[in-house]
Amino acid sequence: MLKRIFSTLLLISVLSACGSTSPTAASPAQTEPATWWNEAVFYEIFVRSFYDTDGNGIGDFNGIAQKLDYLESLGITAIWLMPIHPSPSYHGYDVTDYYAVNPEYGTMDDFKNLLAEAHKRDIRIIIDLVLNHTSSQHPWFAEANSNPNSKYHDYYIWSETGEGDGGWHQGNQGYYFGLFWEGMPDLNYNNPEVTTDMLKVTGFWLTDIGVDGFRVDAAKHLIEVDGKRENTPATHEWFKGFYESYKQQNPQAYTVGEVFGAGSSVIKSYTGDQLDQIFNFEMSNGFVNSVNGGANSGITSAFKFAFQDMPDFNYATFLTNHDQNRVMSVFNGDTDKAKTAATLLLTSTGTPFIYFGEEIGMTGKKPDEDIRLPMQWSSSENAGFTIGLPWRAVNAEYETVNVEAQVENPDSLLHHYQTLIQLRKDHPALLSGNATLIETENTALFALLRQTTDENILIVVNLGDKSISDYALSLEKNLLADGSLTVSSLLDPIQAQPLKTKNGQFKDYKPVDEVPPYQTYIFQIK
Ligand SMILES: [Ca+2]
Ligand SMILES: [Ca+2]
Repeated sequence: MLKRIFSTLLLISVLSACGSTSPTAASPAQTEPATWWNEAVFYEIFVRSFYDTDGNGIGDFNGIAQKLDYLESLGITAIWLMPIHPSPSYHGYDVTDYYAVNPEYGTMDDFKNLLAEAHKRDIRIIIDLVLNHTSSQHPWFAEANSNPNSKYHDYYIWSETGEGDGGWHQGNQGYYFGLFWEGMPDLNYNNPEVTTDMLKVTGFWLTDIGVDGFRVDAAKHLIEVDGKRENTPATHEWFKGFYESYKQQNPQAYTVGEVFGAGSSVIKSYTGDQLDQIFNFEMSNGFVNSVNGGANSGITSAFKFAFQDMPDFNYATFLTNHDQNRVMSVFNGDTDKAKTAATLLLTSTGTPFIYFGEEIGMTGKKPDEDIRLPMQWSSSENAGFTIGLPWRAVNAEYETVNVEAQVENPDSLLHHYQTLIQLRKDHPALLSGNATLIETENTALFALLRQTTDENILIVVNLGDKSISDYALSLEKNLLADGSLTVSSLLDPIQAQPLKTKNGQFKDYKPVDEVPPYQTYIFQIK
């Protein structure tokens, strides 16, 4: 049934695309392979908090456009914008109009200008797509709630009694389902008209406006079946049709799904024919916990799950996002830990996403507003974010923690991010190579071999605050040429011992006698 609905919808969307206006600006490098996201470095932006150009205390599209030079110098190649649509909330995850932009952020022309300016710099932009629910103030819901005979009544999910596992909220007649809260009524995707309407939305943004894809919010919650509210077969089926549809609208379009908590086995169930990538929470927790605990078990087990279920490493990675305490707060302000976690993120497999401000070590703990505070650009008033009154007070740390100060300091976290992003882009083995865990015989030491057919890179990371001399690296798979191989450091000017291999393997190798606390070595092996 679903399949037939989607094939009809596909035809409609292809036909309507023919008559639509051409995109604002061509996406960069249309001739590239259809998997540009595998070589991207993403940057997540909360528009309200990035940069305010008109003094109303709210970040705007023009503000992001003005800061594109900064983002280009950081080295990122793609941006995810958190919701940009009109919404009664400050965060925007309850949308009232999917075809418009939030007037607090600017006009549609401002947005198109941002998109064109980004594309000029070969930076792609994806936007948040909130499929699971609308705002309770969306006109569909207003009509559904006031008139049970309206066609929009069946756009939502209703119960006469509201009994069950929660999530039911009293409407004008009966109860409606809203998993997250009463202001976010869930859409009813068992109604094909809802699917038709939301596919029109994706077509509008991909074809008429020209965005490069979507971050799909709350993907696992789309369709409830018999009280099951996560990852149902109906949800997977729906995304298969969705995939066909948006790839028809734009074959280069990219989607990354938020399946909160997903590890490799769940990611596997969504990728290939439903969404292009899913955020790998297992890997991200591995990065953060391994650095915080000074032990490699977290990241090692995340990699083992990836080898088992996602051996092509086609997933998205991050340290923390807008729903979690900022990683610098998790590390209690320890810059060494922040640098080490960034190293793991930017030398590992998967497409890395950096949360705005992470690159300068902004702190922030829940409530949510405080993990989404204004960007700290300088030590001037309001962190240089606005000349007006910021929508929420900036973090008091801004006088020392800000972009301006870190640009001037070659040892800063910002420079560390810049260096590693550049290194990743310069070395195909880091960008998209295979990965193999290297035995270290010391739990505080993590080592990984990244490889393409032309390049071998060995990453060695001391996760702890103590120097390590008691260690030995071993590889028990035939993955290298035989002989005495040259090992050269790509970052620090240090001398490494040559690597003796036999049957493509090595045993008890020590490139250096001692690895200092939180030190990372990135070696090229030739
Ligand atoms: Ca503004
Ligand atoms: Ca739902």
